[in-house]
Amino acid sequence: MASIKGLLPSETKYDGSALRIAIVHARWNREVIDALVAGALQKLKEAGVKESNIVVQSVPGSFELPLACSRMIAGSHIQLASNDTDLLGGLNFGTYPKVPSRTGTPAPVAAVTMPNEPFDAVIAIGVLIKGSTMHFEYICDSVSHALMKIQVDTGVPVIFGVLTALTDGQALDRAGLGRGENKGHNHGEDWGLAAVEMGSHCRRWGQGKFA
Ligand code: DLZ
Repeated sequence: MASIKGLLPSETKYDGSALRIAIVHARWNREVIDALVAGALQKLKEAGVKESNIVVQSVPGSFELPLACSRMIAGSHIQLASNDTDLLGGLNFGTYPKVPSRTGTPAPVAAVTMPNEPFDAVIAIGVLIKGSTMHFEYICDSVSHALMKIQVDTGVPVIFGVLTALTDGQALDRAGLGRGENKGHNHGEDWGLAAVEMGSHCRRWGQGKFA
């Protein structure tokens, strides 16, 4: 019998050309990670997201993903604020641009062009493969809850790109790297599309538009 599982593709083609998207990925189980990141990037670009509007960062393991997402979302708002011009020439958060020395004559802060949009979505990518201890269960549980909390608390979609595989084979299959005849499906592609869809929805919903 054919399986009923799976994602029904959206009937709407979302335009990512105005969106700014971050990808943060762990480095554990690198072969699978690389394929997932490539799949996500491919779909972001196909949806029109500009390369200059995609930021990719890495962290050691999946356990580090929630903090990274949280700080990157906050950081993108600081970038926005530091570009706002006011009578003082914009807020200066101290590290960028360089703060003039306290001993020298205060100089006007130079205008610096930084990307000035907060992230519309963040894709958190990790690959957890069960070992012989309870480590896997603790990390899966805490990371999934933390990522959910970040998106609900910040209002910025966090795409759950964390594979929680019981075997190497399960992880490979879900990155399109299956060793058998069927290579499987690269879930990174779905995550790229989900980021564009959720980023687009949230922009619209944030403006009170629901049509
Ligand atoms: C320690 C560890 C183990 C055993 N397994 C994985 C894994 O399968 N996938 C993954 O992303 N990270 C793993 N880690 C590393 C932890 O996520 C984390 O980086 C360390 O415990 C340091 O906080």
